Amino acid sequence: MKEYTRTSAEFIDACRIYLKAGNGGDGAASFRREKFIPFGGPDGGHGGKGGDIWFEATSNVTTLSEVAFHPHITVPDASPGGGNKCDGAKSEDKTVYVPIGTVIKRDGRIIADLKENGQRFLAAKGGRGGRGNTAFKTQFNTAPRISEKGEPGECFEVILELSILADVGLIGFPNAGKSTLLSTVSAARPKIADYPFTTISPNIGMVSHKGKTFAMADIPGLIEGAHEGKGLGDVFLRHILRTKLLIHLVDPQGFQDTPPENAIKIIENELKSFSPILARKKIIIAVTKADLPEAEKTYKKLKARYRKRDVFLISSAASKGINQLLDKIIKTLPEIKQEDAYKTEEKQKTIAPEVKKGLILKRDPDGIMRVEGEKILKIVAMTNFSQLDSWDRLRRIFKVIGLDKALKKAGIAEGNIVRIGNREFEWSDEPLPSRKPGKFAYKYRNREREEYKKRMKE
Ligand SMILES: Nc1nc2c(ncn2[C@@H]2O[C@H](COP(=O)(O)OP(=O)(O)OP(=O)(O)O)[C@@H](O)[C@H]2O)c(=O)[nH]1
Ligand SMILES: [Mg+2]
Repeated sequence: MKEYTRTSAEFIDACRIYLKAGNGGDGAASFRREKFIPFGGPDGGHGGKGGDIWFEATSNVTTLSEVAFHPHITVPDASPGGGNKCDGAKSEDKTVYVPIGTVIKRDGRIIADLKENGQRFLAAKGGRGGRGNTAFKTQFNTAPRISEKGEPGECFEVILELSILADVGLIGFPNAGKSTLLSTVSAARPKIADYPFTTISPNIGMVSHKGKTFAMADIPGLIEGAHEGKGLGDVFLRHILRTKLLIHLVDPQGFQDTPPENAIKIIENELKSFSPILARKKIIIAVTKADLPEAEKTYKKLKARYRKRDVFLISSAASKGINQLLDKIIKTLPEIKQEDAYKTEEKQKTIAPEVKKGLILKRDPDGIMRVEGEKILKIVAMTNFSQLDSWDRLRRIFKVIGLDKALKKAGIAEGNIVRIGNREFEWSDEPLPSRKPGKFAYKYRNREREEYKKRMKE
């Protein structure tokens, strides 16, 4: 679980959260009863719509800590319908505020990438309200005792990952002077000290140079084996995935036993192990601490070794070479086309089409037949089993959508159990009771058949 470790008390850049959108309200089955109005007819109202869960990117928050400490996001259920054609109230939508640059993943797929302030994404849909018995009134059944239950709201788990948006990323061994450079060129004030791993979470600053502005990010230092979790590991590399350009800062004093000229290879290997996107990024080399005597020698060595690349010599303390480096950055940035680090996949793709529309028959480990399919699960969940007529209607639906046929084909026998969602049904081959005798019975069923066939096709 390397990815989801908390990185510091204030800065959390990845978390897992649970979403449960509001259930729709139940529809009502009631009849108009008024003095002097005999046979008042059905007047049951519909249930309200369950609230949705939205994500919104905002510049007001910079970490996911608020969300991570309250990982269960639930929306209350909508109110049920009532008599006298009163529809239930909908429940309020909920918005989760996340920092700009938050990527939302469901089942390992990216479903949203919120890159702009105010960008919103509908993550979990609330259920629709169940219909009251007014909706089931037909020419042939003028007093239906049928009402639907509310549709359940969507319920699933998502992983949020923050990947900050910056144009330029600073990389290098610990203590190389990354934070010092960021603090000299921008208004950011990261912690700076003479020991490795001073920076433990990414910092971002806006740099203005010759009328051009760009964002620069400073991440914790890398060491050899960071991709295996050494030092602070490579988890922070995610934050430079969206940069256009990297500046590799090299300390002329080297880092511990590693001489400065070996730094380039080691760090670039770490980038490669993390992601091919990082391996393809343009990197400018800058030897830091030019005020120290050994800097000149290191600079010459690197310049000779990497002849085709840009090598700079800078000093944040003595303000040397900084302007040349910034000139190079603003000249290079417009030439680079940013690679899309996070490709959003359609949310619908998470559910296979056959599961969505049709019926799938499976056997549970205990040998009992189970029926799966998004639509059929919804129909069962919305059936009010306390009403005999609803129960009859469900049996007709099963027949119309071909469940009866499919079960017979699979070899079901009298008295066998069939599971659908969290309900169990006993199979019987007895014909459905004909509720309306005479020629109307046929017409009546036919109408229903067409209606459900149409709805199943949607
Ligand atoms: N002489 C000199 N010292 C510098 C210069 N830039 C940074 N330093 C010093 O180098 C040390 C480390 O600087 P930081 O900016 O904290 O280094 P860092 O790369 O951010 O280090 P980590 O956050 O630990 O990865 C500090 O003591 C700085 O004062 C420079 O241009 N000249
Ligand atoms: Mg630092």
